Amino acid sequence: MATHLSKLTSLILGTSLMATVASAAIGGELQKVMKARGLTENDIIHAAKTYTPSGGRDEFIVFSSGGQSGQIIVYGVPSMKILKYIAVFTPEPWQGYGYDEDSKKILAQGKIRGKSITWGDTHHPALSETKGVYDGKWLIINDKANPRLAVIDLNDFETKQIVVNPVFKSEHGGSFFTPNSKHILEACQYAAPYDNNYHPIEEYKETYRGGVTVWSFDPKIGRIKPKDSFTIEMPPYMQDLSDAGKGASFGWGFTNSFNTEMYTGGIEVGMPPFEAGMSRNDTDFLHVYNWKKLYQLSKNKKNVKVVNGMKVIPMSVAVANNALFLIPEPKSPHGVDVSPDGEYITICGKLDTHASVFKWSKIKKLIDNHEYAGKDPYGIPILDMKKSLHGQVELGLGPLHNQYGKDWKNGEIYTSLYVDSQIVKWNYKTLKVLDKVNVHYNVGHLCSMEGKSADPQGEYVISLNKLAIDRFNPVGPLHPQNHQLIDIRGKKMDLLYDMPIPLGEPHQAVAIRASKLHPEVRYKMGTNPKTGKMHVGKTLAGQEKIVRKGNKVYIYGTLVRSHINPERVTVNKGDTVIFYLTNLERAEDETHGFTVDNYNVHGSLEPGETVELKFKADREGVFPYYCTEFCSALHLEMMGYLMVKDPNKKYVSAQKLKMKKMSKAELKAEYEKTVAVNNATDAVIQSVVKFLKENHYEKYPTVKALVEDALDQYGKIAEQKKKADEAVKKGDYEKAILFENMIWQYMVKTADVGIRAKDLLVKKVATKQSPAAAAGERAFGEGGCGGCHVIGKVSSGPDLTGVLLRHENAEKWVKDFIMNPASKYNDPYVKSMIDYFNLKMPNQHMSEEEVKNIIEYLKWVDENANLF
Ligand code: CUK
Ligand code: CUA
Repeated sequence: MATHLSKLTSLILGTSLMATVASAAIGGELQKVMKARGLTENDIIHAAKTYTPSGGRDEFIVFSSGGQSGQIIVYGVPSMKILKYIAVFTPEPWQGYGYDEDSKKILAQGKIRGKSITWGDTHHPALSETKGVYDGKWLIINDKANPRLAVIDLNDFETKQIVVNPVFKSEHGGSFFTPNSKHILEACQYAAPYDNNYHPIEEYKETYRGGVTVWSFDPKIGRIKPKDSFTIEMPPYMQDLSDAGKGASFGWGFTNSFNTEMYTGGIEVGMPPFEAGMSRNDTDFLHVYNWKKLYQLSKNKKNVKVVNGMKVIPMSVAVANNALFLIPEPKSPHGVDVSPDGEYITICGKLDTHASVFKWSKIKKLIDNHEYAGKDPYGIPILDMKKSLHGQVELGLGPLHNQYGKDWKNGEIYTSLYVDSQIVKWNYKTLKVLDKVNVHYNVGHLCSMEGKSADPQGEYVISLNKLAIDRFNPVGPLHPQNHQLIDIRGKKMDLLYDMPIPLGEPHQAVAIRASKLHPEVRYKMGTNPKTGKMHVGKTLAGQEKIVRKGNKVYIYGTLVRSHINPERVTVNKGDTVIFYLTNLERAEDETHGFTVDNYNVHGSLEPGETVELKFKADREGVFPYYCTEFCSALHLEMMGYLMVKDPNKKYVSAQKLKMKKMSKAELKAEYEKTVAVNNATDAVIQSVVKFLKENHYEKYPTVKALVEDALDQYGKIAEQKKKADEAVKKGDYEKAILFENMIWQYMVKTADVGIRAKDLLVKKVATKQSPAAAAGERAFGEGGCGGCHVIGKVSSGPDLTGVLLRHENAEKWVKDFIMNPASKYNDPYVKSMIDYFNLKMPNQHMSEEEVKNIIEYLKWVDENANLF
């Protein structure tokens, strides 16, 4: 009745009046929150621009280097919610990375000269491209400290390959995909001899070398092909950041440098330090090279020499083939960024206040006409800087990196200013500065959305700051990094949000539109994710076994809610134990973890995955093993024992003490009790099932998936029931009780998922809450009403469903009662309730506004009474 009445009222009053009332309610609430938290209107706008409600999705996904952590950080924009750390060069226990055999093999690919290296200094992630546009398939990243590249598959966000550069001793200008992802450019950093021998520093110019490695990449399978790759020998100029040409400049690469002085330091022998000697010249060199031509040349043996298994094209060969040039650029440059059409190349010098914009067509003309300004000491032709430049523009102090905006065709570009702690928006065509925004503090890279691809998406720029200083709650002398989100949709840049990054110092980050990513939620049963193939240890339900071969013990096991099969494994001290474990789950997010206590192994088994754990059972004893992910209500029971016996020892039985046994009658009684509990549990399940069916769960895919998962568990009951009944027939009540218990376990699992499905369904089918009702639900919770009243249930206070139908002039009655409960303690109905619950409704000192909203909420409850 109340429901119909309120619907009628809204019809008569018209919805606009209702909306005004509702927004006034919110306004009041909002003002209160703003006041309490000291927020300005601008703060609220920024919050609204970034806030992503529970369950919401982001428009962009960012892959940020994890700096010294050797990992990659994944987060969403605009929410800035961290979604994942991808293990790359460093062991990561949660994902089992470095603790199971298959991931150990990936990490072992990164060994350098036989040595394991368990960290990395990640700098520049890059997304694979098709025709210069991000395709969402592969991600690569470099390690500056140990010259390596890693390939991550965006189908499951896992590292699949690590490749070591065998001639460089460090690298920085990596990794950059060419527009069809057939090649990856990786430039050296600190020049060093290509071979692994000692060469005195006095022979720096003769024996130390820089260079760029052009790795071949197969974008179909996502693997680097080292045998098809080669390195372009370059002078020991400390090559730095690089970029691959595209469009007009496709086939060419650009790499800058910062020690054309070839200074070799020597503080300890009284020389000025590196920093002084390396910035003596007014200009350094931009290296311009035709990697496409050189790639063809590298296929002919006579053009290359092989060092440490890597094909190297000597400078002389590159020069003779018109494939390597130098252009002076302002001293100590850092970022070099090719425009989306490949025509402009923007370079920033850390020690120069200008950005220099080079024009490809001008460079190309000089190359085609063999018009050189001179040659460097190694015979490489130098092109005239002025004749190559489109122009220069003064941006501010310490410009580092550039990113293009959506309107790049008209010159939109953003540059980070390290010393000024600013992001500057300018025009690389007209060379005009347009806007600046302060960041906190000392920005390194910046990241616009798809801003280095051929199709920049605009909208946001992230400032990857090196220092946080005072931006967050203090956590000791080591501060988090600070990534700041900036809205670039308006004329003025608008700083929206600070996000602390507590995992190393990120350098570059790349962003991709989220709709381009389609990661899997499960693997094909028995997959080895590191190879993508079926695992040799794949084990299906019913195939579990333990096989001994000499002193190797192979356990073919499975994990499914909530047991590990097998549950007991006995081996001899000194045996090598190999666990092959398969997660039989198909349900989304049903990951199981696995460890054997004290043996330093851990696997993360995503649905369908098989992992291998291997160790030597070198200590006698009893070692529990268990599932490390809280995967179901019976997660704690998901365990087993590894028992390690010393074959040279005699063990005396401890079974002297005879335990008192239950009588048959007692067992029978317990059996009947167990059956009764199961029947009662089943009745609850049936009521949930009825609810789900009546409300057409099959219409909602996410609910349907949960229901199927629940019914899958329920389906396993019949077999257990048969076993229980057989045991009863044989008079073995002990066993029957255990099987009945197993039935109960399946029921709990069914109920666990089923109730989740029900909650989800309720949200889908319930009528939409008005803003006032939503505010009322909040007030109900915050006011402590839920302590005694549970909607749909009699708790320590009466169920409030239908409360507005129980009293005459109910809204007023309820309002008066909440505002002044004592006034109704003598009302006969209230009196009987006080007697029944042995509690008096207390005065919670709610405001009139709150009470009004609570009544709206109670109306919504009544509208949906059938759902609770
Ligand atoms: S580098 Cu760190 S701020 Cu390694 Cu790209 Cu410029
Ligand atoms: Cu599986 Cu916990």
